[in-house]
Amino acid sequence: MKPLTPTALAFSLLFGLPTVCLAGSADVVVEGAWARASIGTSRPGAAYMTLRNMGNDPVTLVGLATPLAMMPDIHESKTDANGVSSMTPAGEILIPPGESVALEPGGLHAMLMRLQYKMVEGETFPLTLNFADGGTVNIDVPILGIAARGPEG
Ligand SMILES: [Cu+2]
Repeated sequence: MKPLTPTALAFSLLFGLPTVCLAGSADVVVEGAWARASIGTSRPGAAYMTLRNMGNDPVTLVGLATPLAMMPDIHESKTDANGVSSMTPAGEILIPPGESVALEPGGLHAMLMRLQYKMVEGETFPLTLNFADGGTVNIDVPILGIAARGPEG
């Protein structure tokens, strides 16, 4: 890499180096994906997993797609000082190089709104993770029991 002139350095600090940010989704590994069975289709489902960035570049999860739900989105649950929990769209999720982000009950989760069919224990459904570099990661999410708390439970 050739040395940057002070002007070029200031420019790159100001606007970032796009070549550094536009890669990396191929290095994302998804571990421990699971979801709970649903009673029907009237209430949204949720899926959980750990996303690990094994690469040298930051990656940003920007969205989800699945034939199971017409409106999948990344949500974050929070509990306030009064013990009232609520959830909001989490927006984009940045995963720094070498780090992981957990989607788990009570925190970040893949919200599966407008279910197109019932989530049946023992089955799986396909989920596509879309990243800011245009890359995708496709996984099959195992559906556990209706009271499951995780892949081991
Ligand atoms: Cu949610």
